[in-house]
Amino acid sequence: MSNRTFTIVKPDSYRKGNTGKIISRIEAEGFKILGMKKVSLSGTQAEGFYAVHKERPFFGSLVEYMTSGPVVVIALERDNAVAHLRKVMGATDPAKADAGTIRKDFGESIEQNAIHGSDSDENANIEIGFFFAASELL
Ligand code: FUP
Repeated sequence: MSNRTFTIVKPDSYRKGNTGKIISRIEAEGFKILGMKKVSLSGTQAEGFYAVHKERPFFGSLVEYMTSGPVVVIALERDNAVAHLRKVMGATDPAKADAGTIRKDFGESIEQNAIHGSDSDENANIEIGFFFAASELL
């Protein structure tokens, strides 16, 4: 089991000034920040990041949303990192997410759902590599 995962504080969270609150929640869960940067995703980057969804009806709208403003990308470390972040993050649809989860408390809709969290160790490594050089993970 890997001890790394990856999150994106999505454009809705950044726009509403929730970035710090969300990072505080994550740190309070015992995650350490290995690497963090604020970026604006290009269309190509957003399409590549969500390539697994490219045949889904929501793909175009998702890419448009993810490129609608800055995001904060963060590589995180903790034991059981992937599963623990998924638990703290909550279900994809904030309306269905458990009370006290980040998506329940900060998400707007199934699309504008506050944060991303890797769904497997393999994807965590791919996603961290998408944004960070090894030398940027401290
Ligand atoms: P999750 O792993 O919880 O982020 O969920 P998915 O990998 O299934 O979906 C990735 C992103 O696609 C979600 F965060 C938001 C978006 N999405 C939609 O916009 N509409 C949907 O019906 C499902 C997902």
